[in-house]
Amino acid sequence: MSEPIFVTRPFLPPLADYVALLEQIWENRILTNGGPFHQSLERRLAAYLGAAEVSLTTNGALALEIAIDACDLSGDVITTPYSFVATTHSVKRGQLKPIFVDISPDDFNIDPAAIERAITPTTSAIVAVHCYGNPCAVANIETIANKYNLRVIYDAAHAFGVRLNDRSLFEWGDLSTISFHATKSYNTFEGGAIVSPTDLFKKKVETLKNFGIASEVDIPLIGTNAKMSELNAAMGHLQLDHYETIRIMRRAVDERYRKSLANVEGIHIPDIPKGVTSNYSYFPILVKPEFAVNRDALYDRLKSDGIMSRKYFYPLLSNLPMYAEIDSATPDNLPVANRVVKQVLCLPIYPGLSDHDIDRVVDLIAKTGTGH
Ligand code: T4K
Repeated sequence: MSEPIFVTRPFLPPLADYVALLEQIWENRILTNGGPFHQSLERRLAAYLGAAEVSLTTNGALALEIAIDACDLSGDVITTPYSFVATTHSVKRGQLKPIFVDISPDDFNIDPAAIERAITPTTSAIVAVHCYGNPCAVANIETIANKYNLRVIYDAAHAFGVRLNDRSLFEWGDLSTISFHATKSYNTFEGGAIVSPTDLFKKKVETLKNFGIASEVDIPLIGTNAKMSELNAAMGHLQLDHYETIRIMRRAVDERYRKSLANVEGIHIPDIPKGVTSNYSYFPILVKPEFAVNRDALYDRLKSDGIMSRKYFYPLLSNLPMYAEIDSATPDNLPVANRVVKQVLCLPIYPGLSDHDIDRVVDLIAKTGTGH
């Protein structure tokens, strides 16, 4: 059998470049707690992402928990069932009740009309996800949030560097959170950030990620430890140096898939929405009923040939045992999400995935589609 093809592989800069930064860390012995790489990376990312504030964290999950904490929410939070499990868990771990609303069939993001229908006097916020890096309907969500006085937090785990109508996506919402996990288009091994278009939350976020400590003698909040280490921040600098190249290499993979799968009957490829500068983080397809086999059978077929696609984001969060009893989790309330989650398959995409390997994936899908 040929070499396996994973759904993703992290980009790594030349090792010698990283070793040079490690030598600086060895020299000054500042390993964490807001060291020089951490501080300079926050400044570089703020400029790159067009944000007033960037606070680095240990990962995207803690970034989201802290963002939710920083907003002082209560009661109910409207959110999407179609995401990675960290999204709903962060709401729940913030002592809030997730209220699920359905997604749009076009971009798999939370549907603004459904948000508005779900608002009650106990709603305090919207936690939306830019799923696969595709922007939510940010202008509509802002209008709704202003009308009902709600906070908006974007789980932008997938959306590093994405732009909408030539503006940074991080200009929207009260806070956004990003994941810099090894599987993301921009990685610091593990890592994440809380990003804001204003400096309103900066002090609180900084305190929350440092155990709630504001100064040696002042501990005003119940925080956690979510500080990024210097090892991760140093890697972040190198990744940023290469990010535009990484994005272009990913775009080449996206384009080849789009072209070669365009005429495979029963395979639907969602468009990159107009006005979006994508980071090409994921390549989701929908396996429609017209295809010769269903999604699970196609997944198994690819796997048996060493092609490790993924069913991101199956199972649907509203169907997990700890959430399924919530009224809004009923499948009748979430027909689009329940349908998409049975059809979606994310194909391998990463910088350096060869044309030969892309063609291997495409050929096997096409062959399976003809019933062979
Ligand atoms: N919100 C959303 C919407 C998210 O999608 C995520 C994370 C978060 C919040 C939380 O952010 P973090 O706290 O993670 O920063 C992965 C990731 O662990 C997770 O970060 C990500 N979303 C989620 C969508 O996917 P798995 O379980 O699929 O990862 P794994 O280990 O199976 O990796 C997939 C493939 O990637 C492997 O088969 C091979 C390759 N790989 C992976 C790693 C870790 C490598 O080549 N090298 C590696 O180091 O969860």
